[in-house]
Amino acid sequence: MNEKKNKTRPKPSGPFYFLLANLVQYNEVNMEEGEAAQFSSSAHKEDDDRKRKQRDELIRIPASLDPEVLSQLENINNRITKLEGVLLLQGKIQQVNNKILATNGKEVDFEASKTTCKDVHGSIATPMYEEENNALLTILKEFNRYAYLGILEGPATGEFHYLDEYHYNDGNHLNYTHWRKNEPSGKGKENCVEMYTDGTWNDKACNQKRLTVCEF
Ligand code: MMA
Ligand code: CA
Repeated sequence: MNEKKNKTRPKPSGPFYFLLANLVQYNEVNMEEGEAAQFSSSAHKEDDDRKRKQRDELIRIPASLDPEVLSQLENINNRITKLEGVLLLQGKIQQVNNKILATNGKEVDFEASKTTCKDVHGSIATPMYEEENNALLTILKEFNRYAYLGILEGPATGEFHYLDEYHYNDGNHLNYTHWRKNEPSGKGKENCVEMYTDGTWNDKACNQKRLTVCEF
């Protein structure tokens, strides 16, 4: 239980490790550049020495080896894993690849769904692989509702692209599709895409009320 007493630490890995290591390194640089002026202008020598010592300590220890950072990272990871376990157990989330899918159970039009997801730092569910389509389908079946996807028609009629503009490159559009037979059928009049409760897709007007499902 007590990680500090444990001499062998786990190999640092994962996004949190990189995030924190980079933050610490960033702070080191800031200390070097930003506090130099403070040292020379301060009237208190002891204060200067203390700050200089603090700075030197920070610079000496590579962020990647700081045991305190590693132990805190491990702690954060453990706590997140526990929370994920609780949410999975209660059926509140679907986990697929590196995505988490979740709904608030509410039905609103496309723009409102998009905004809701953005407000909580997610985006409207956008299946890019069959497994992701199936994970979303699980939620739709549970609620017996259709959902809009993070996909819009354009630039040309009958062409569809991800909301994320990065993917909006001419000629190369969706990574994966699961259109129902004879869809898309809207001929430019149905600019959104909904998923039915069998997992197939339909192009659809954007003003319908659909279940909001976000991905994180
Ligand atoms: C509706 C509408 C369309 C869909 C057809 C399929 C009549 O229009 O949902 O988007 O393509 O049904 O029959
Ligand atoms: Ca249609």
